[in-house]
Amino acid sequence: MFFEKANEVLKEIETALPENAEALEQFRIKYLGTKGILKELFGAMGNIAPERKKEYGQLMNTLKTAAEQKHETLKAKFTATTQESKSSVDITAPAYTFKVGTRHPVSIIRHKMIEIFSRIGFTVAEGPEIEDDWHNFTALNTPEDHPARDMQDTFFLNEEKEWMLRSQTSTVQIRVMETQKPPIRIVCPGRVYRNETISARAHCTFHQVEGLYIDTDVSFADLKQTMLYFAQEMFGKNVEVRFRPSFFPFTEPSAEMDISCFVCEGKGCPVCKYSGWVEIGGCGMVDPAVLQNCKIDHNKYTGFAFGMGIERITMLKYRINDLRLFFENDVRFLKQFESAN
Ligand code: 2NL
Repeated sequence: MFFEKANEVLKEIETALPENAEALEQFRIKYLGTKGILKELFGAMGNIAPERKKEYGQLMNTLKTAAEQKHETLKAKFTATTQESKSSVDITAPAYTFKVGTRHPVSIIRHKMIEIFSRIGFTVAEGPEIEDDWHNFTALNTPEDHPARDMQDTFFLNEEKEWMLRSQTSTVQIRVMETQKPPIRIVCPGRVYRNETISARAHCTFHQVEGLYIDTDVSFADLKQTMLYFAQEMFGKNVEVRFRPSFFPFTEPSAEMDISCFVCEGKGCPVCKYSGWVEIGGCGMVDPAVLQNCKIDHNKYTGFAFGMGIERITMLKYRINDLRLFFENDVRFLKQFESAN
């Protein structure tokens, strides 16, 4: 009778198929629990005839192993699936990277220019991009018949030509001279606008850094030394500077600034067009009329000023041959400056 029962239970165990962790636990309690069927069948040993005790013992062991093995394998299976379904996030997967943008090359060079001038005492001044005639032209000693006052060269915002997009950041320097007393030592970075036909070398908008230093006894020698310091910090210690006489309405005397070619060291190459020199901007001693327009005593104070195109410096520094690239925001161009600083 007990043999029969035990064989029945063995079949039950072998065919049982708990489908989840809960059913498996029921299975365990039913067969392997302290009040389970196996316990009960083991307890029947005393009722078995002595000559069949061994056989019964072996049968019971088979039962026990069968139940335990089934329990073990299914337990492993169910815990694995519960862990998977509990967490839809695979914490072992590599993290998603996300792209932060890169600094625009013009911004990189603007920062570098500001940083160089700040080391020798220049602070940054900024002002509006929409300007009036006084700050863009008149205060800067630009005569009525000057070509810059022509529709062809400047973006005017009204028929009367009273409002315009600034064509240089000297406007900011005028504003500072009108409101602050010397000594004044500033650089004015910013966007300017000119009505030019767009090409590889010209654009209707570009960026400038202009500088201004007003104090007693400021001379052309100070201007030359300041420009030499800038050129060497920007392009390298072996760079030389050269000044060629020029004309601007707001400076007298005026000069174009060249640096010795930092690519070929003056031997001649495509960057300097085989001349050994490259132009980086204009400069001069502030015209006394400009000081007077800003109510600064031109008998007591003198000053120098300079202006450089940031795109021009950037093109030289990174050997970029087309100005239009700066304004197209093509990521294939911009991402090349990822590691620049
Ligand atoms: C250039 C030339 C220059 C100045 C800018 C200036 C400003 C004041 C008074 C006198 Cl308030 N001068 N600025 C002077 C000489 C040249 O820029 O080629 N810029 C890209």
